[in-house]
Amino acid sequence: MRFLRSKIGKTVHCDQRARAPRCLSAAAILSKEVPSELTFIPDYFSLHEQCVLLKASLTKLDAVESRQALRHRKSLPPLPPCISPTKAADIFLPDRYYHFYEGHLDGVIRNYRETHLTAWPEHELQGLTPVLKRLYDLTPTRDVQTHLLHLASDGEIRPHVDNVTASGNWILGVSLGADRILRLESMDESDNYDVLLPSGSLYIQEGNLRYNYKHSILNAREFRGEKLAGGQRLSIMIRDLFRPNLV
Ligand SMILES: O=C(O)CCC(=O)C(=O)O
Repeated sequence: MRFLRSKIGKTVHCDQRARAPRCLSAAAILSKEVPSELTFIPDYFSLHEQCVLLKASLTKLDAVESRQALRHRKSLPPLPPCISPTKAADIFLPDRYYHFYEGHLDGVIRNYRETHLTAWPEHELQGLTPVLKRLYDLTPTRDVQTHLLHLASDGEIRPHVDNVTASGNWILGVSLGADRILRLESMDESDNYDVLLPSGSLYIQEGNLRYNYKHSILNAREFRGEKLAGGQRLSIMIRDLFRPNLV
């Protein structure tokens, strides 16, 4: 695993930009060292960038909401400007203002909204283009599809392997909002890894980890004895396009 391009256990990550600056050691975010097919950067996006990405994502998700849900929100004040130190979690409205779906058809996701993106609102949101460049610069290959997934405070994603004919051999996820745990678990359940995903973090799972490990996003209240605040989380999921010769 690549972790801040440094050695596990030696790296200390301090988020000085948070309202309450905090330091997380590698050991504090990982349950144990995970395989080389996982890239994890715990603080890839600054608070300002997180705010810009989150606003753009919420705009796209709102565009596919029912009129009733949008009317319900109309009387509310506009979203706060992205001026540091706005935390990503402060950008969300309370859960009751969103229309979260209870369950996915295949039963994997609970209490969520989602949309598949065709384009980002680059003309509507100042500052979005350079942030998107930093994001898409990290994709291992260039032909990609983007999916936005907004979990309610009690939302979760149960263990699954992404449909192997719907995308290629890597999956990139950006986490915005509440800290959640990513669990990677081998098919026979003999091996598993937990990774705490702070807001602004980015992970890429590839190869064996993409095809032979189930992944899930837990709604746990603690990680390694530390309490988690809970709350909504939005992920930007980017995948490469399916190529038959990869499976
Ligand atoms: O939100 C995430 O980080 C994972 C999303 C996921 O499991 C999926 O889209 O299949």
